[in-house]
Amino acid sequence: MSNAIPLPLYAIGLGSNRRHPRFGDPRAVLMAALAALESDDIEAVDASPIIATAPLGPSRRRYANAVALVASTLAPPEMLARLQAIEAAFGRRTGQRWGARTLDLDILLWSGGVWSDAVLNIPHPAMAQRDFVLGPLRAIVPDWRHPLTAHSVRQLAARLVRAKPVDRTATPH
Ligand code: PH2
Ligand code: MG
Ligand code: MG
Repeated sequence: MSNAIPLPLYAIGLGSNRRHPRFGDPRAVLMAALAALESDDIEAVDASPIIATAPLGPSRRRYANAVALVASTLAPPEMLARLQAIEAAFGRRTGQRWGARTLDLDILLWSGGVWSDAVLNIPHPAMAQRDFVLGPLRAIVPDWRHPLTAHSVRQLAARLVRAKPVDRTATPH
């Protein structure tokens, strides 16, 4: 009997919009971070392509974004602590919210469903509004359903595109 009990899965969002002195540009930072995620108790299952995205928020630098699918028995608080340790090892400084960062690792989805405490909410509360999350997520787990709305990732991505306001000033008359 193999794989009788599947390991819990996490979808992890990766973002960077700052060079790392050793790894290089944000794309290279994400490749190094994908490798750093793998450990004794975190197994890499899949990873999306790395995409370049326009910044949301005050930072003016473009981001590299990706999503990793990992299997792990770590509980959500332990996974969060691990991700924060990796961010720190990549030189992330705490400071301005949404400021330029070398590495941001966010828990997006967990196969255990919903988690909510003072410092961690799963699903990630903003994931359904962010195309730089939904695009890479759809590339690897299009059928994963958001546990609160029951929409699949594919549906969430399609809804976000439809919700975009039409820029009428750009329409030629
Ligand atoms: N992360 C943010 C704020 N803005 N914009 C893009 N394009 N990609 C990100 O990962 C991102 C952002 C806060 O975590
Ligand atoms: Mg983030
Ligand atoms: Mg974060």
